Amino acid sequence: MSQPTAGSSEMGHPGFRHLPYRPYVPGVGPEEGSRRFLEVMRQRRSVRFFSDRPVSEETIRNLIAAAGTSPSGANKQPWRFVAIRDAEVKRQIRVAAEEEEREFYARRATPEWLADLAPLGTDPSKPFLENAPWVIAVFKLMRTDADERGEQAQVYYVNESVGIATGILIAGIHQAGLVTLTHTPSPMGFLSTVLERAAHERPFLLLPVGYPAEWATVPDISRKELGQILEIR
Ligand code: IYR
Repeated sequence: MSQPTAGSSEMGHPGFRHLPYRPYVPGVGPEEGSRRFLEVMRQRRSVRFFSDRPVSEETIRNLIAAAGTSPSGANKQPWRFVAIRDAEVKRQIRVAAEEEEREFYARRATPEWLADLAPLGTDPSKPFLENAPWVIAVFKLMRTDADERGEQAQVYYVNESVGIATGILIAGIHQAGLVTLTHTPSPMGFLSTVLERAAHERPFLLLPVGYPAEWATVPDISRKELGQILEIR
């Protein structure tokens, strides 16, 4: 490819600095690199049963920092991660989540929804919110954090941005040899109260993180065939 001409749109908006991109070179070609990644990701499962074996704060910091590399609308990085190890806070979250979940399973869920969940074996009981050594609460920012003058600005594509960051986080948890599951108690307003969040922070989902219990099982489910999810044109 030829170099873009100075001042062209390919160089970015004039006055905004661009730097040379330093490519990531995995040392194997893209076929091998993608095959290895697929092999790793195929082994990821949502696990609901955790060991009490501790996970270091350093691990959590690395994982959240990795999630923070996510692309986001206009690079606004509209996310906040609250990593909870305090047993009492985890207990409060469990109690509140189970209250909502009892309502969900008894009344809010449609019969079709309950039938769809049956193979997963989920129910209103959420012991993993207390058993996992860490619970990461992911929040989306509906406005930016205040700047020095106390002003907040607009954010863009918040669900996409936080969803992508969460995907990277889940992949990182797996890469670290740990397990998680996405728990989305609905409604999640209690998380704002329990975790004392500011008004512009809205709960997105919960990720308990830890080692799997030795006796952990997972539902016998399968992924779609590639032909069902990919169309090449
Ligand atoms: N939030 C409930 C229900 C639930 C919903 C879906 I969609 C799942 O894939 C799993 C569970 C719960 O966490 O139990």
